[in-house]
This record gives sequence, structure tokens and C-alpha cells, in this order.
Amino acid sequence: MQDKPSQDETDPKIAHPAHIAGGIPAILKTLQSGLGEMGARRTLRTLTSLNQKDGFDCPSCAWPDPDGDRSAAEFCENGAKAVAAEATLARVTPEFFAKHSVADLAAQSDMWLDHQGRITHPMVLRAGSDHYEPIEWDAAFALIAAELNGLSSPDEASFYTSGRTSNEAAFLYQLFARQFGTNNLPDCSNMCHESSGTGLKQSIGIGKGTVKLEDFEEADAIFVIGQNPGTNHPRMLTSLQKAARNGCKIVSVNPLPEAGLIRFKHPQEVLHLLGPGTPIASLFLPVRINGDVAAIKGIMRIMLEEDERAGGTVLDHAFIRERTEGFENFAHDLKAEDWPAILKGSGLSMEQLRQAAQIAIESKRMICCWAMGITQHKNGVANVQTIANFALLRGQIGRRGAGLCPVRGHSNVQGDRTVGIWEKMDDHFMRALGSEFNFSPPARHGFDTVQAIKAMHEGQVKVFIAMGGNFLSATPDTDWTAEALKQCQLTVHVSTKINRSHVTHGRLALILPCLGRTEHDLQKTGEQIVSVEDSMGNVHRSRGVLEPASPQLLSEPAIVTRLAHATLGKRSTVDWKGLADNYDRIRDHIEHVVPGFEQYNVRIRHPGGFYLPNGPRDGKFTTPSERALFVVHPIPANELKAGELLLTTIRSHDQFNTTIYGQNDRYRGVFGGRRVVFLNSGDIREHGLREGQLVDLINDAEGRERRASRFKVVSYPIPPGCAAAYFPEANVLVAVNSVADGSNQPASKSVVITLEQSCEPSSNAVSK
Ligand SMILES: Nc1nc2c(c(=O)[nH]1)N[C@H]1C(S)=C(S)[C@@H](COP(=O)(O)OP(=O)(O)OC[C@H]3O[C@@H](n4cnc5c(=O)[nH]c(N)nc54)[C@H](O)[C@@H]3O)O[C@H]1N2
Ligand SMILES: Nc1nc2c(c(=O)[nH]1)N[C@H]1C(S)=C(S)[C@@H](COP(=O)(O)OP(=O)(O)OC[C@H]3O[C@@H](n4cnc5c(=O)[nH]c(N)nc54)[C@H](O)[C@@H]3O)O[C@H]1N2
Ligand SMILES: [Mo]
Repeated sequence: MQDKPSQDETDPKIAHPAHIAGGIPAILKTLQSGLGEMGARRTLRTLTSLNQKDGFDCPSCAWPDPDGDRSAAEFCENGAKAVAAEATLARVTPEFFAKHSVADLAAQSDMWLDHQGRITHPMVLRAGSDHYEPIEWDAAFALIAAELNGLSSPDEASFYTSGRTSNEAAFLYQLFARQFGTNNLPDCSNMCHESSGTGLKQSIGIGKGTVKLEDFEEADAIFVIGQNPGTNHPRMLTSLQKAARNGCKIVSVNPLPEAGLIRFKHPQEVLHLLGPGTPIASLFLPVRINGDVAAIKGIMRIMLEEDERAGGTVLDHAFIRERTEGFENFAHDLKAEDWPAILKGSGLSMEQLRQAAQIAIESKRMICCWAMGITQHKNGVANVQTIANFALLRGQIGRRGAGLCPVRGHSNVQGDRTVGIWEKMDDHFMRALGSEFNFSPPARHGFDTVQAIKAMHEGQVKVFIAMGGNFLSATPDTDWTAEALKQCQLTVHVSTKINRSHVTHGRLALILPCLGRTEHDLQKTGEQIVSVEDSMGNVHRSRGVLEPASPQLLSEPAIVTRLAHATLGKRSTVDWKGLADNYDRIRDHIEHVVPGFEQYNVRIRHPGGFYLPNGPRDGKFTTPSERALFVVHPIPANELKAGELLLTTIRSHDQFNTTIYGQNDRYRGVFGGRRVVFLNSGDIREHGLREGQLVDLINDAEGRERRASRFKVVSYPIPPGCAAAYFPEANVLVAVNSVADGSNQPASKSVVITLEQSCEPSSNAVSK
């Protein structure tokens, strides 16, 4: 499990958190991560193709590229790290697996596993064996096909997808799963923006954001809520910096004072590097963990009161009347809300709420951005809908410079959903898919991620196939999920690099190594391009530039088509081989099935790609009533008993989800280790602890003790009663049943914990 040695047993050093993101250190890091892993020439060639119109799409995050001219370098430090991790010259070969048993590998840290490099050959772990051994591709597909076809129902298989998969591969993958007969298509989005999709669909009629990148230049207020762009979407800082220089007010709502939001130096603007950086946030609201509904309700209450005082001139009553419904009920609820509950729930002062309300009142064009700090709570959907209410009050959706912006994580997580990776696609899609391929898609909804874990645990799902990702480490309740995976008769991972999910396996396990996005994809009809959709609904192409890491690698579309052919045989009339030979044919099918992809093959070749239709962005809410809905939610209780804290699980600056690049979190002042828990200095005293000492974090939801041991106490500016630790080390603490209402998304940002002083290492026989 993550609750384990090596990377964890190191001793993190704590320094003052940084207040400025970017600058010279970011440039140096960008080059270093390339040079270290890839060598000089390869680094230059790779980084200069990143996000260029004829190059490959950055695999790090889903922040869009500028529509117009692109600067010579359109990437960031963390994009460079993601690329270096994929373009590394290190290799995991059959000899590597012969040398290291699965037990050996399981004892290594996540960082060590990733640093071993790219997997070169398809590998199989036969029942009872402790070593992966090489297998021919055809034999691998035959083995998986036999297991799948031996199941008593197609619903005993589950097909997971992570968000790096291209539209083309994703579309084929869901087609295969559905022709096989199941909608069991859990994905990383179930753990990411599921609450945004669920909430927005009901509120405005589409489960996506409503802004384009250019809107950031016109906005006069931007709320960044529960998001850390300095680390996770560094290119967004460029947009925020431009906006701030135009006089836009930026409000950060976050329990932590994240560096990028305080000040930012554009790493590619050399002249500014030595100055103090652009101040980004005009206002920082250090909200309590899960205090966002309380905070936004407080802000909206002030707006409502000001509106009444000012004779109805503060809110956009015409918009509310003509374009929305539910306002009266909403206003009634807001007025009945109790101020002490708002202040206690948010942890903010009346003055702070007033300042935020003033910015919203004065704003003609307001954007609200959010990410995981909003979605990963029991009331994640309520958080999202409360943000939507906030925007609706002054009609801030569907006009230039204004709108809602859930900032997506994985670079194609939004596209995967658009082309069918979802356990409950709508009837329109299912009908179109059936008629395009002449079959009857399964009607019953499939399992999402949490349901899939439970189904594996119960023995209901017996075959687990993953298109990318690291299911074990990304999902909650690590030890329990490990039991679930080990119950399977077969686990299969299509992967670029080894990770913990490969060593926590079913009776039989396979690793199918695939091309990464940086690499040339040569098929029978020549070199192929793939396409992805960014966070703002722009679909564009991606073309690899590097030689594949090994001649044995297959592309993801090739893997899916060969597996589908082996499994379905004559049961499928799809020309799987033809699709793998020429991805234009896949795009033609997508065009027929998914609205908005007209002339896909033509438009994908336009520089900058094309935008998918988006009703609310273009001024039309696509709810059944064609009006946006005010949806009312109570302030969550968040009651803590004596000794309890509310823990949020966050990313460090040196990781991409479960891939750990390094041990530092430069902006937060943590160096050389990841097992730290950030606590308020008052709480440290009250718990009788001191800075630097080691504690175990304990959660005992549902009567089962979950323990993450030996975390170093770090005093940090975080509100009282709150704690933060890194994902995935803290995932052992997240109970599998602790999920968001309505979206079933794991509530990994509100975990109730207690602390216990750690035992000496010798007596702490590495837990579990
Ligand atoms: N370099 C890098 N880039 C990435 C990733 C990565 O791991 N590394 N991951 C990608 C993925 S898949 C995703 S989804 C995104 C994630 O991007 P983020 O959502 O920015 O990532 P997190 O670290 O989970 O940070 C959430 C932020 O929310 C704050 N927060 C925590 N709890 C609360 C709360 O209750 N309320 C509020 N208001 N704020 C809270 C935290 O302090 C933190 O600043 O980034 C993507 N990009
Ligand atoms: N506690 C806690 N848990 C969380 C979160 C949190 O904030 N807190 N965040 C959640 C979120 S937002 C997300 S998105 C999930 C992420 O969950 P996942 O998407 O499942 O995890 P990743 O770490 O992104 O997956 C990394 C692996 O993907 C494989 N890979 C990389 N590139 C490619 C490729 O091009 N093709 C293929 N086939 N494989 C590739 C590599 O083998 C690598 O080891 O985690 C979630 N879990
Ligand atoms: Mo994500």
C-alpha cells in the first residue's frame, strides 16, 4: 500500500512556504526535468513541439491553449515534468521483471516504480507465479478473450479509463465494452469532476463549463475556488496574470494560501523574473475545509440585502425573471439562513464576506473557476450548484467575459466523457451507437468507480481492465480496494509505466504497454493523429514526435481493436482492423454518433481545432424548461467531536496524481519527503503536539480503523480544525462509502481524522 516504506521513511525538511510561483526556479526546473530524463537534444525537440499546432497535446492538464498565435513555448514546469516522465530513456524490460519479483516491486515506493521507466513488452503474471514474464501480443489477447468469454455475464467485467486516453481510443473502448454487453465503464472522472457534471447538468443543462480562454481577458472578477493552479494548472496563471494586469479582481477561496494565487512571475517573461511578480489575488478567503456553501451563501445573502436596500439594482432581475426558475424559493432560504451558522461554517469574518460580495456586486463580467476543493466532498454537488446560484444572481452566464469554469484535470478527461466513457450515457447516445454499429447496446446502467470496487469486493466483478491510470492508488480506502482487486480472476492494465496497480493484482494479470502521446503513431495507412477536448470544449489534434519507447508498443486504438476482435469474433460486425489502420474512420463514426462533431476529419486538421456546441455559453440553457435553476442547499454541518479534525487530501508540486516525480513541494516549503500533515499552530498546541514530531492519522468511519502512520507535523496557515496531507498517501483514510450525494464521488477532501503520536519505527512493524 501507499502506507509503506522508502519514499515515506525519508525525513521531510520544512521551510517557509513560497509566496511567489513561477520565475527563475520554474524555468530551471523545466529544463532540469527534461535534461535529467531525456538528454539535451531530445529535450529541446520535445518541449518545442508541446502544445504547438502541429505537435502533441500536453499530457499534464486540460487547461486550453491560446486560440490565436502561440508563444514559442506554450508549456509549464509541470507539463515539462509530465513529458519528461513519458519521454524518459529508462526502460522496464522483461529482464527487469525477471530480476524483480512482484513482492520486491510491491515493497518499493510509488516514486521508485515510476522512475524505472517505460514498459517495453507485454507481460503476463500467471496464477501462482511471482514474476511477470513476456508474452506475445496475440497470446495476450487470446488469454483475455478466453477469460472474458468464460464469464457468466458481461456485467462481471469492468472497463476503467483514465483521462489521458484520446477520443479515438476512448470511443473504441466503450464500443468494445458495450458490444461485449456491459455499461461497466468507471473512469477517473468519477473521482474528479463527477460532482460538477451532476450539479451543472441540473442547474444549467450541460455538465461542462461555459467559458472560453478569451473570456479571461475580459473578466473584471474571477473567483478561484478550491483550486491550486500554481501547481496543477500553471498555464492558467498566465491568464490570471493578464487579467490582474487589466485590473480584474481575483478572489481565492481556499483553506491554504497557495503560492501561485498570491504572486506569479511568468517563467517565460524574462524581464519580469527579477521583480516581485504580479500580485494575483486581490482577496484571499481562508475558508474552512468544506466551508464553501456557507461562505458563498454568506456572500449571496449580503448581495440580496444590498439589492433590497438599493431598490433592486444590485441583482439582474430581468435575467432572473426571464432566464431562471426557483429564485423565490432560493431567496427565501437565504434570508432564513442564520448568520452565526454562516460565519462558523465558513470560518470567515463578516468583513471578508463583505469584501467578496462587493467585488461580485461591482462585477459586470465574473468568472467562477473551481476544481477538487469543491467536488470531493459529501456535498460536492451542492457546492457546485451553490456556485452556479452565485453566478446566476447577476446573470453571469452566457455572456462574454463571464461564466462557470470547472477546471478539468486529466488532459482528455472531458473528451472521454463526450465520446461515451460513462456508466450511464443518455438514451440519445445509446440509440445512435446502436444504429451506427447495428447492435443493441446494454440498457442497464453500469458501475462507476466506487460501485466497481464494491462489486469486485463482493465477487460480482471478476475481470478488471484498465485503459491507463492507477486504480488502486487513485481510489479511496486503499487497503479495502486492494482486497477487491485481489479477488479478481483477471486484472489487465494498458499502461506506459509501472505503478502500484500492477503489483496488486488478480489471479492472472497482464500489463499491455502502449504508446504515449509524445510518440509517433504509425499504422498501415501511415502516421496517425489523435484528438482531445480541453476544459473549455475545444477539440484539437495531437501528433507525437518521438520514436516509440520500444518497437513492441502498440497504440491504444490498436490494443482495443485487437482485443475486441479476439473477444467478439463474429459476434461483432465492426471492421476493427480497418479502424486501427486509419483513425479517420474512427472519427467518421464519432461524427455519426455524437452531436457537434460535424466534419470532424476536416475540422480537426484546422489549426486550433474546433469548439463543441455549448448551449449555456451561447445564451441558451439546455434544461428541460430552457431556464437555469436555482437549487437550494443547506449549510453542511461538519460537526467534529473533541479531538477530531477535518482532513483534505491534496497534490504536491512534484506529482501528477499517483505519479510521484520527486519529494519536494517547493511552494509549500516541504523538501525531501511527502509524509507530512499540515496543521494550524493552535491545533498543534491543543493536541499536545509539537512541530516536527510524527503522528499517525486515523479514521474510523463505519467502525473500521484506517491508519496512515508516521506523518510529520508541519505548522501551516490553515484554519483551525483543518488538516491537509498528500494524496495518494492519505487515501488509506478515505472510507469507500464516504461519497458525494448525487454523484457518488469519493469525498476525499473531507475526511474526519484523529491524531495519535507514532510509535518508534522498530515497534511500528510497517503498518499493513
Ligand atoms: N502538476 C500536476 N497537474 C495536475 C495534476 C497533478 O497531480 N499534478 N492533476 C490533474 C488532475 S487529474 C486534476 S483533477 C487537477 C487537480 O487540481 P486541483 O483541484 O487544484 O488539485 P488539488 O491539489 O486536489 O487541490 C485542490 C485545492 O483545493 C484546496 N482545498 C482543499 N479542500 C478545500 C475546501 O474544502 N474548500 C476549498 N475552497 N478549497 C479546498 C486545496 O488547498 C488546494 O489548493 O489537476 C490536474 N493537473
Ligand atoms: N485522496 C484523493 N484521491 C484522489 C484525488 C484526490 O485529490 N485525493 N484525485 C482524484 C482525481 S481528480 C483523479 S483524476 C484520479 C486519478 O486517477 P488515475 O487517472 O487512475 O491515476 P493517474 O495517477 O493519473 O494514472 C497514472 C498512470 O497512468 C498510466 N499512463 C500514463 N500515461 C498513459 C497513457 O498515455 N496511456 C495509458 N494507457 N496509460 C498511461 C501510467 O501507467 C501511470 O502510472 O485520482 C483521484 N484520487
Ligand atoms: Mo482529476
